[in-house]
Amino acid sequence: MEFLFKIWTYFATNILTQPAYMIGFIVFLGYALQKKPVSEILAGFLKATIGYMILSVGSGGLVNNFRPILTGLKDRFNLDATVIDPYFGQNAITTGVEETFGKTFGDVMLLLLIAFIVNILLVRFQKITKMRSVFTTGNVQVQQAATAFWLLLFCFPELGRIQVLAVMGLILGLYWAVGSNLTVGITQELTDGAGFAVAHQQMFGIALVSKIAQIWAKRAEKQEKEHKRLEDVELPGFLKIFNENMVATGILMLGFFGIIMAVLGRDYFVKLEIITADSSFLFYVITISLQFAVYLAILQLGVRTFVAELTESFTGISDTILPGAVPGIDVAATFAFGHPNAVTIGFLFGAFGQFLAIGSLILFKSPVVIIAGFIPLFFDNAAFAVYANHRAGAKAAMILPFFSGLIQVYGAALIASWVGLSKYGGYLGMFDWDTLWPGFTVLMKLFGWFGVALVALILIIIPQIEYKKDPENYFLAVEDYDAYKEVKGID
Ligand code: ASC
Repeated sequence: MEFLFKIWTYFATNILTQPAYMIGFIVFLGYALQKKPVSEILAGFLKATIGYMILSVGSGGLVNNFRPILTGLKDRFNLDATVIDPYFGQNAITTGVEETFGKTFGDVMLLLLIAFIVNILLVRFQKITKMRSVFTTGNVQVQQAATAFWLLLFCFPELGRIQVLAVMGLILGLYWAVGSNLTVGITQELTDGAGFAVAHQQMFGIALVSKIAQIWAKRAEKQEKEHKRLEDVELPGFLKIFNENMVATGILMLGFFGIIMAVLGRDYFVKLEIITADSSFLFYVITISLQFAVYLAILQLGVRTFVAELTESFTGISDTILPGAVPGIDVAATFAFGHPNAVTIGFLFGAFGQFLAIGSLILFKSPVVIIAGFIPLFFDNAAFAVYANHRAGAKAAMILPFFSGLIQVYGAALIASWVGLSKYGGYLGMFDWDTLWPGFTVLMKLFGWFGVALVALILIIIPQIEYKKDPENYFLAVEDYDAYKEVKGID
């Protein structure tokens, strides 16, 4: 037993929680199950791993470049604020959990094992559960496990180790399976059958945005109004330059970060030794802002490199050990399938929403002030814009992320202060954790064990409802997307 757990810990530390290797491993396994020649298996593994590493350079570059600028606002204005960012959230939990609950969170790997097995079993028995997607994004699984641990202890402070593992293993496993399953159909639609789902921190958010966008588009059709997608928007005269994605991103980010960096002031960057006293602040601002477009381009290259391998190899798994399954992967993978400007627009409108909400917290002297973290601001809202634009066009890609920005700040402020995490300066802050999980917490706090059962039941019912809407084609959408399109008359 001890030995088996050691093997698992090795696997979880080096592969499961390192998505580049996890995706590589899945491709390896998929091709091996297809009995491909060793050379192809190896090439597939390398291409997928390297592709994912390229994506990580893009997303890591964005986060590292822009996170300090946003959090800088906290220092600049001496705010005692909670940063909404998954890594700040995790730090807050590590620091606070002992002081608050007299416990440490040492069982992460074991918990991941249980939740992962729950997820796989739910997919294995998909004829009954109707769940089709396996969550593979390990870096966010760890953050979610930590946050769920805190929320659960907040509701049941007396809980013992085994009970924590059992309850959380079940609920997290369900959340991963149900949440990523919710994105299967809409992601197939967005990517024209690329064969993956989203496994991240805004899966319910994406489902909600897509639903609203669908209603929006239908209504526009009924009223015979146009709902222009970003792809169809032709800007006149000088504005034409915005049609070019890199130019648009460069100009917009220069405006956005230029203002924030000007507010922070040159001295702030000199003090942090980011620039030297005699270097040009203007060119520093220009360089940093333009790098947004650079990292976006890198991110998209990474996605293109690994997604094709993943799609092709995964049939080896979905034809054998996990019939009818799709892999759930990082939300950033969807960015390469939307209009490139959607990503930028989602980020900016999300930022308007967040800044407006933060302003209102300060104005009304809220006991908790939130600082926008780059990860929720970008990865949630960019994804919402991509899905919204796909279904309902440019306006939806602006308005829905704007509301998401408001919800992220107010939701995070409420839950982080209620459960006592704001004291430690950070909260996960991604969309599902500002909306769905606070809802779960209310249920568990109010109704105790009955509340836990209720949460599980709600999660279990969701895929059943989805299935009921279209029983004939529900599984076809992942098994054979071309046939699905034909049945549905999609071109
Ligand atoms: C997160 C998180 C990250 C990013 C990354 C996006 O939630 O913790 O590091 O999003 O997964 O590609």
